Amino acid sequence: MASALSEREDFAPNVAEWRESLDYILDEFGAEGAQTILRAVQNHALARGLVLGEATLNTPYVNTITLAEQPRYPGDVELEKRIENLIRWNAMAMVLRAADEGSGVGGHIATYASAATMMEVGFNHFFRKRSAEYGGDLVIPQPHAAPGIYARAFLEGRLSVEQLGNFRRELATGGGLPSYPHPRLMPDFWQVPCASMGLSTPTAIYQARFAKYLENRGLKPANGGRIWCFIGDGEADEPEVLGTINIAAREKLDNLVLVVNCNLQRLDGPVRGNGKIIQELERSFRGADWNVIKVIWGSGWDGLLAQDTDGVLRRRMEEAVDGDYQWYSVSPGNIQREHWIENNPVLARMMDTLSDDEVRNIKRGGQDPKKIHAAFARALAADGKPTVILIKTVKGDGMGALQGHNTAHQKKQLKPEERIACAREYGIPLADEEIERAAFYRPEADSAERRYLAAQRERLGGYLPAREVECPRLAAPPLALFRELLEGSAGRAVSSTMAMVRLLATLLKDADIGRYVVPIVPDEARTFGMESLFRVAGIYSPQGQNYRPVDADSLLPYREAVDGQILQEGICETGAIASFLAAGTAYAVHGIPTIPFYFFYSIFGFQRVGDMIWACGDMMCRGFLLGGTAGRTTLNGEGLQHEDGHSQVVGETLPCLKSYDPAFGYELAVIVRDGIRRMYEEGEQIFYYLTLYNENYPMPPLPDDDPSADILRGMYRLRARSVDAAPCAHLLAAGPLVMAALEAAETLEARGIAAQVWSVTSFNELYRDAVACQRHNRLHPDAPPARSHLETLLGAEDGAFVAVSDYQKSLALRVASWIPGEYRVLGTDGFGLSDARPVLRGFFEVSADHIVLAALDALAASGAVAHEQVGAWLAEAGIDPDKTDPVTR
Ligand SMILES: Cc1ncc(C[n+]2csc(CCOP(=O)(O)OP(=O)(O)O)c2C)c(N)n1
Ligand SMILES: [Mg+2]
Repeated sequence: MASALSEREDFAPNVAEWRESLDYILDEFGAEGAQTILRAVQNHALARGLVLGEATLNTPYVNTITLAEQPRYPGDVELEKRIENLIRWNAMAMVLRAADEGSGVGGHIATYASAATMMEVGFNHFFRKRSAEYGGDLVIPQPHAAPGIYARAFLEGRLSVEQLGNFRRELATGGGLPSYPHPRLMPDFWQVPCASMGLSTPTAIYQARFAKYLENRGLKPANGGRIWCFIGDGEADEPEVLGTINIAAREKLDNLVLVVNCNLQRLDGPVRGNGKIIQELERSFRGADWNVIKVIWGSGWDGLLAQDTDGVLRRRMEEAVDGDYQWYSVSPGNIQREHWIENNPVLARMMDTLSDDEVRNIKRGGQDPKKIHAAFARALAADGKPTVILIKTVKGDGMGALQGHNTAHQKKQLKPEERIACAREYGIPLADEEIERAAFYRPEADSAERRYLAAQRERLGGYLPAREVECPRLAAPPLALFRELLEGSAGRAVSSTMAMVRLLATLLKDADIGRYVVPIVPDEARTFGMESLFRVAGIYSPQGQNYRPVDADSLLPYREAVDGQILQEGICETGAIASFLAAGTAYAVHGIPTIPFYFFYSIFGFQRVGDMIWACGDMMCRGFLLGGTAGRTTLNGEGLQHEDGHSQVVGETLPCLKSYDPAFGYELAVIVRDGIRRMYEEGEQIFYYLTLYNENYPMPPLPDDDPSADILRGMYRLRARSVDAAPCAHLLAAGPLVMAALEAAETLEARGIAAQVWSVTSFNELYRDAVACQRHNRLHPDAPPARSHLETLLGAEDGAFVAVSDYQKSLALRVASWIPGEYRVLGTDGFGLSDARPVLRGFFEVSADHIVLAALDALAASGAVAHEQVGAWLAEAGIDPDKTDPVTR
């Protein structure tokens, strides 16, 4: 479209003159000289109120790397194309076969079809495996490109025909393959999970950052290793993607290459039909100070661009929107030509050098290995900056009827003639009948294709992806290391959070384990009383500390250091959990057994970054999640969006997570020590969630009968009855409500009712164990029955039972089936609100008075005490029977 300005005859700037001036300055005074002048001109323009807008962040819609700068391609292009075609065919056949067999398991073809060339350039020339000399690359493909990655491994001889045939049928005889990259399901193969769109970017960024952390702390040699992360252009809309890119530039992560496969489509249709996703992303990444490389046009355009001295072609490239480009990918050459030249005679002349077929086949950058290679090579040369490569491709490239169509993503079927057409296009030497039933094709091991492929991988250190764990095992420290916690607080009131910080301080000082400990905190260190660790351990900062902190003269200064141990993440839970994931998987990625301890506001854990915690489970992450300021009533005053009464309920949903809700310092010591033993000594694929509280009370010493084993199983007897008379009230309590239960027990016994208090360190562990025993007995009816921990402890007990925690009732109700008597559960269902702790405990009905009430109610129901006692207690305790139900407020 012509602008009004271009129609004015008096507007005829001599652009060439401006260019010449710039060239002169560049030649005479170099880049610095030119930058100085341009900056001055820009500042002047800004001072005059001129808005430069997009212009400052966007470069023209052409390849960043010019033809002149393009390095020689180091491979055999033709042979690589043949290999790529074999992979394309087998990837497609996997999905077609899964569909043909009618199992309804699905699969995707179009994503890989668009990504095949960039993946092949990477595998043939760039992705390097870990070795003694090299740190190793972490390759994170797009999840929906998994069939292509499998198909390559098949060609490499790493996967069998049977496995490929059982794509998405993991339980099939002979083994199958998971839909997407899931290390837990394929632990020798996949390195990083990425099936949940958007999460692989922060995962990659914080892996890159953690690698530098390990180097700066001297735990890893500075022997390189890169993170190659491939994402979709639609995926880039997820807030985790652009939301985490600033840290990558701030921390100068030149070991990170993010590649965006810009096929212009997502699942339903175009990503930016009315605009240009590549230009939009360029602005964002350039604004965040990344090194941005655009790969838009294939070599077929080089000649045309060289002729484009007046910029007519470039202008057209700029004008067309992504919706147009998508349309070209489905249109015949003559239609494309007509739309493209839009009655412009100069453009028409230029395009006349090509036949309609050539117009149709002219490639985008993402289909051209030379252009991709140039971009990857430049990314390797990046110094001090992360690189993003924006590659323009076609969704479903080379797949005839499917290519570029809005339905491409979901398409899992091709007609017999379409299959034959594709296979012939790919040069697959199978009979029509074999092609129709989507047979796999793998040439002999000594074929040129397979020999080339193997040789290229050998040069790069071996096959990828591969997950190979070679990590020294740590010996868990003796429990006695935590003497302070085992001895109790001698009457001093302390919180379980303070106890945990002491424990961490002790671990940090330990000669064997200390250096592997990675404390992580998102701007809450002071909330948890962790500031004492600033001085001892230091806050990691690759720049060190280039200022004098305001509290330099205090005992606990804010100390940043290059070799600082603490990861202070700022207010970014996504970043913090991504750091946890990086530190907790370093045993596999780097062979270094770092142990993350991530402290956070418990309510901002599962419900804020639950999907990332799920990914931690997939990647077999180790470490300790520490939900501080836990409990709907224990965290008082903070109100509805802070007071957590459900994270323990959610914690149970992650199968490999051990969740504990301890009350005392010695319980914490027992649990953390055993956690280190299980994860870092035994190598179990589990991790931990511990809730920590800020209520202060005296911490008792570890009881003489050492309940350690029971603490780990989830419950032990804390207070035996001192009244002999039957019946007995059994109070099962967790977290700080153990203190309320102890008080309730005193009240009950003062009334002549025996009471025992059981400290429940984990309702979730009790539940899992009970369910597992029940299942075992169901499946083995004739074997001696297994007995759960709960049944073992309570089997011989009579009386009635009350459970109480600072969590929703459903947590303790999980174990109801295994409680041998009347069972009442108290918990903190409903929204939190701001008030003082005792008021909240009364409101949510978890106070000592309410525990007594529930015990009397349960005992009365079992006929053990007179019914009147319940009403009498209500009156005595002053509980309003018509008080608000916290759930309905
Ligand atoms: C968090 C999340 N939301 C939705 C999906 C479902 N999904 C999978 S792929 C996809 C479209 C991907 O488009 P794009 O990122 O452009 O990748 P392409 O396949 O085009 O290469 C969607 C919506 C998902 N996997 N994860
Ligand atoms: Mg896309």
